[in-house]
Amino acid sequence: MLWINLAGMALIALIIWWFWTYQPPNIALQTGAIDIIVKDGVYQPSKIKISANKGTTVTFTRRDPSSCAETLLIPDLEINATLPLNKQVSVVIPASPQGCYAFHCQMKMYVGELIIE
Ligand SMILES: [Cu+2]
Repeated sequence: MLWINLAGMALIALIIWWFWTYQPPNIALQTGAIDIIVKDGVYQPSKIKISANKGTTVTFTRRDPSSCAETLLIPDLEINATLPLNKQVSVVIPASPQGCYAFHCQMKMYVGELIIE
Protein backbone atom coordinates (compact mmCIF):
# COMPACT_ATOMS: atom_id res chain seq x y z
CA MET A 1 0.00 0.00 0.00
CA LEU A 2 2.78 2.38 0.93
CA TRP A 3 4.56 1.65 -2.34
CA ILE A 4 1.50 2.40 -4.37
CA ASN A 5 1.13 5.74 -2.61
CA LEU A 6 4.77 6.57 -3.16
CA ALA A 7 4.59 5.60 -6.80
CA GLY A 8 1.48 7.72 -7.22
CA MET A 9 3.14 10.71 -5.57
CA ALA A 10 6.20 10.32 -7.77
CA LEU A 11 4.01 10.22 -10.85
CA ILE A 12 2.14 13.34 -9.79
CA ALA A 13 5.43 15.12 -9.12
CA LEU A 14 6.66 14.10 -12.57
CA ILE A 15 3.49 15.37 -14.24
CA ILE A 16 3.72 18.70 -12.41
CA TRP A 17 7.37 19.03 -13.35
CA TRP A 18 6.71 18.18 -16.98
CA PHE A 19 3.75 20.47 -17.55
CA TRP A 20 4.49 23.42 -15.31
CA THR A 21 8.19 23.73 -14.88
CA TYR A 22 9.77 22.05 -17.87
CA GLN A 23 11.04 24.47 -20.50
CA PRO A 24 12.35 23.16 -23.78
CA PRO A 25 16.01 23.96 -24.31
CA ASN A 26 16.65 27.35 -25.80
CA ILE A 27 19.61 28.39 -27.78
CA ALA A 28 20.71 31.95 -27.50
CA LEU A 29 23.14 33.11 -30.10
CA GLN A 30 24.36 36.65 -30.51
CA THR A 31 26.65 36.16 -33.44
CA GLY A 32 27.17 33.73 -36.23
CA ALA A 33 24.65 31.65 -38.06
CA ILE A 34 21.30 30.75 -36.56
CA ASP A 35 19.71 27.70 -38.08
CA ILE A 36 16.15 26.79 -37.21
CA ILE A 37 14.63 23.42 -38.04
CA VAL A 38 10.85 23.31 -38.55
CA LYS A 39 9.84 19.84 -37.46
CA ASP A 40 7.40 17.88 -35.27
CA GLY A 41 5.34 20.96 -34.41
CA VAL A 42 8.19 23.04 -33.06
CA TYR A 43 10.81 25.42 -34.27
CA GLN A 44 14.16 24.22 -33.02
CA PRO A 45 15.35 26.37 -31.41
CA SER A 46 12.13 28.23 -30.76
CA LYS A 47 13.72 31.16 -28.97
CA ILE A 48 16.54 33.07 -30.52
CA LYS A 49 18.39 36.11 -29.32
CA ILE A 50 20.07 38.67 -31.45
CA SER A 51 21.61 42.06 -30.85
CA ALA A 52 19.55 45.21 -31.20
CA ASN A 53 20.10 47.54 -34.14
CA LYS A 54 22.10 44.93 -35.95
CA GLY A 55 20.58 42.95 -38.73
CA THR A 56 21.16 39.25 -39.05
CA THR A 57 20.22 36.30 -41.18
CA VAL A 58 18.36 33.32 -39.80
CA THR A 59 18.02 30.19 -41.86
CA PHE A 60 14.97 27.98 -41.68
CA THR A 61 14.75 24.39 -42.89
CA ARG A 62 11.31 22.85 -42.99
CA ARG A 63 11.20 19.09 -42.41
CA ASP A 64 7.46 18.95 -41.79
CA PRO A 65 5.49 18.15 -44.96
CA SER A 66 2.26 19.73 -43.69
CA SER A 67 1.53 22.75 -45.83
CA CYS A 68 0.72 25.05 -42.93
CA ALA A 69 4.35 24.91 -41.80
CA GLU A 70 5.31 26.32 -45.18
CA THR A 71 4.59 29.91 -44.23
CA LEU A 72 6.75 31.80 -41.81
CA LEU A 73 5.41 35.06 -40.47
CA ILE A 74 7.10 37.65 -38.31
CA PRO A 75 4.27 40.19 -38.24
CA ASP A 76 6.04 42.92 -36.27
CA LEU A 77 8.87 42.98 -38.79
CA GLU A 78 6.56 42.53 -41.76
CA ILE A 79 8.35 39.36 -42.76
CA ASN A 80 6.53 36.71 -44.70
CA ALA A 81 8.57 33.82 -46.06
CA THR A 82 7.78 30.58 -47.82
CA LEU A 83 9.69 27.53 -46.67
CA PRO A 84 9.88 24.79 -49.29
CA LEU A 85 10.30 21.30 -47.85
CA ASN A 86 13.88 20.31 -47.00
CA LYS A 87 15.39 23.48 -48.37
CA GLN A 88 17.33 25.96 -46.34
CA VAL A 89 15.79 29.40 -46.62
CA SER A 90 17.59 32.51 -45.43
CA VAL A 91 15.43 35.10 -43.75
CA VAL A 92 16.99 38.50 -43.33
CA ILE A 93 16.13 40.13 -40.02
CA PRO A 94 16.59 43.89 -40.40
CA ALA A 95 18.27 45.96 -37.72
CA SER A 96 15.50 46.41 -35.17
CA PRO A 97 15.01 47.98 -31.76
CA GLN A 98 14.95 45.89 -28.60
CA GLY A 99 11.93 43.76 -28.01
CA CYS A 100 10.28 40.39 -28.35
CA TYR A 101 9.06 39.55 -31.81
CA ALA A 102 6.87 36.52 -32.26
CA PHE A 103 7.21 34.36 -35.32
CA HIS A 104 4.84 31.62 -36.31
CA CYS A 105 3.30 29.66 -39.12
CA GLN A 106 0.01 30.57 -40.70
CA MET A 107 -2.20 28.93 -38.07
CA LYS A 108 0.19 29.45 -35.16
CA MET A 109 0.80 25.77 -34.66
CA TYR A 110 4.44 26.59 -34.83
CA VAL A 111 5.42 29.45 -32.56
CA GLY A 112 8.73 30.99 -31.75
CA GLU A 113 10.18 34.11 -30.27
CA LEU A 114 12.86 36.41 -31.52
CA ILE A 115 14.40 38.33 -28.67
CA ILE A 116 16.28 41.43 -29.69
CA GLU A 117 18.35 42.97 -26.93
CU1 LIG B 1 0.74 25.90 -39.04
